[in-house]
Amino acid sequence: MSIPLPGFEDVGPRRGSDGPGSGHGHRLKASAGPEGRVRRELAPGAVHVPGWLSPAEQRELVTACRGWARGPVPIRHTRLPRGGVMSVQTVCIGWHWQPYAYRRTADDVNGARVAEFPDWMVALGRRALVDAYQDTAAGDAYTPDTALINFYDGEAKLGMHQDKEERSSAPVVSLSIGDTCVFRFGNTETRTKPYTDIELVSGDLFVFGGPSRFVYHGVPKVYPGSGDPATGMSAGRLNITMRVTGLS
Ligand SMILES: O=C(O)CCC(=O)C(=O)O
Repeated sequence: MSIPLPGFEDVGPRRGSDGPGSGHGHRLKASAGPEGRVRRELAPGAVHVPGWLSPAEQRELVTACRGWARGPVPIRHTRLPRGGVMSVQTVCIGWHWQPYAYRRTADDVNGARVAEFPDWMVALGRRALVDAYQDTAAGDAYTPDTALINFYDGEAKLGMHQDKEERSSAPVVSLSIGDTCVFRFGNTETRTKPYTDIELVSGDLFVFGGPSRFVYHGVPKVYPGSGDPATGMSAGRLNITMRVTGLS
């Protein structure tokens, strides 16, 4: 089955620059440019690590996600209980997230069991924690067992929400590939201000744990055409969030 996702079709690696295109200078920026983009703690437990994934890792992740987007549970726009449909398209591995619970089977899609969460992804999540928190022990106890893989076309947005269906307060590890977006990182009390807008660029890592684990966050904007097709994404943005469900 082909994937009905412009930009997420199998274009394969291309020759080109190793770095993603950088963004738009009208917001609170995480960086001044590729050379000035540095690890930054936005709030206790919330760390942005620009350019964390190598170009090769981004391509490998795009290939893996493309496979998961095909099945066993195809990527889809999630339907919300009140009838809304999310503009973001999502596929899950390990556990299937359906508003507002995790299940092994995708009962709101095709009833199939979701793909296994691979060991290499656990290792990637552990390495992300070590690098974000600059603590070699940080990854030891971290065993993510689910990932939500979101695809944003140029129009897609994600409203302010908390990741709170997990029965664990282990950190969320977020990886971005493709087009740059505005990522809105708020507070634990309300969907509204105060919040900080940063740009997440292809290859960036963002970790939120500890006191920031249940912060409201969202994606109000994607910049179409800002990504580098060398990642394997000819258009759009891919985001992977690894989590620990606390379920067995
Ligand atoms: O796309 C992003 O950067 C955030 C994704 C997210 O918040 C989620 O999947 O819950």
